[in-house]
Amino acid sequence: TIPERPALPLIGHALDLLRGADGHALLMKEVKELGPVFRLRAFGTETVVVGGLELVTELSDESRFRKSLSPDLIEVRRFAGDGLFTAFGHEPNWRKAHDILMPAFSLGAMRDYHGTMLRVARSLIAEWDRAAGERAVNVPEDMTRLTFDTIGLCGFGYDFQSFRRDRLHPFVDAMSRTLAFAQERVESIPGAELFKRKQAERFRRDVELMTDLVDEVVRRRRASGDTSTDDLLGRMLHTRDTVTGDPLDDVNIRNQVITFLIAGHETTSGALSFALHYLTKHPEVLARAQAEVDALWGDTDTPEPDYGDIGRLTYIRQVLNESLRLWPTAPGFAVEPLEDTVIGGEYAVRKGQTLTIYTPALHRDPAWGENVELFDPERFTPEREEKRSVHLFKPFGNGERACIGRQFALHEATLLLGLLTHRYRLIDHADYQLKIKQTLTIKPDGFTLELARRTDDE
Ligand code: MNH
Repeated sequence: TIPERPALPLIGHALDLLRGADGHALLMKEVKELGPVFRLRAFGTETVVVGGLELVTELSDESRFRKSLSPDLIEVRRFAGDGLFTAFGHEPNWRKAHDILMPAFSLGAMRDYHGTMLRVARSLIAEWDRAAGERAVNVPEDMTRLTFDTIGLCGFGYDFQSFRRDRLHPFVDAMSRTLAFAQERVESIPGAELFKRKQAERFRRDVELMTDLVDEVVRRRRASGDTSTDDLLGRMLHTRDTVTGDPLDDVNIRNQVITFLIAGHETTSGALSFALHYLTKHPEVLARAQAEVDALWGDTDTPEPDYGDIGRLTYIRQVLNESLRLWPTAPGFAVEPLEDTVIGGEYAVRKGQTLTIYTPALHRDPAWGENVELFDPERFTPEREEKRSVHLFKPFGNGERACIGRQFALHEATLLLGLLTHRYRLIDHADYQLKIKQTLTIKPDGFTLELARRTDDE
């Protein structure tokens, strides 16, 4: 049988504990002490948590396992419906939308997005130039401004103008609350929502705000008469599915737009924030990153990175990967067996049972070597990557349900980290101690930096 702690009366294993400040430390400790697989119960729900290389390798076999919608994702379906992220694999709209949207995420497509990504990066830099030497910047908030505006413009031709706002765009606030609410509902005692009428009402209004905005984005495109732009929205409105001959229906398009506005910015924003945190805490790593960008762009005040430069920023990419190893910002994904089966040669699992792959633990498997807690971008040199099992690193999930936006996120994040390390000294004015905030995805909570232009050195 699968190991588990004796359940506490009434509350089961307090899952809410796991979401708190020390939740991740606790989960990783459980993986270490109970083994790479254990059962976790909380109120009505139960999940099996998997954290070790061998089991993850087995669970990555798509002839035996497929994506499972964890209770969290079932809650998210209340506002993202059958959008790509929350669609069941057997829903016809998953394959249809996947086929229609895949070309928008090819490497070639990144060429088309590059200029827009650069433009948004420059609006962040304009803001940071004003802050340099004057005031601290809130890193996760500014990364969210950047990634939200980038997906808005690249995906939908819509400018959220986040850098012209004192506060984040209302969509982002509404989204954060609905994600937190979805997470809370899973964790609370069944029926507790009866006592949370206010939150339920807030939730309804937040969902309305998000759908209204999405409808406005779609309405504007339709009204423009533009049928040739082949961004995400253009493809959804005008491409017919090759199998059925039909385009996506309006309800599905709305679900996809909500899905991409959320999935397209939240995790990338977290990944950039963690990377900046580690760069700040590791001056020797920052120095190497700066050497890389200096070699490429010299000491020019306004570098003009072209598409090809992003592939040349190999060390920056290693920094990003190593950040995603320690803190994969979507900290896990779930699969289920297609049939009753045995995993790890000894644990019986049922068809359809949710098995959660907890990537922060996988990414600290002993197969990574010693000092798995140490931030070390050397782990991602091509030589070492070649020697390592592909199943040790899964920040983007697995198989056909893996992240469709991976290249998009990596291109955007590498470009920005390149530009920031080229331009600024990162000053850890508050001696920031990493604190994780989780609303389904994770971010470094309350991380601020002071900046100085590198040209003002010496
Ligand atoms: Mn993304 C699926 C992580 C950036 C759009 N993403 C996934 C999954 C993970 C993930 C993990 C698989 C979830 C599961 O199996 O249940 N995603 C990330 C991370 C980043 C990221 C860590 C940034 C770093 N994702 C992006 C971006 C976009 C995007 C950027 C869009 C532009 N992701 C998606 C979509 C899916 C997905 C859509 C669902 C794909 C599918 O199931 O067909």
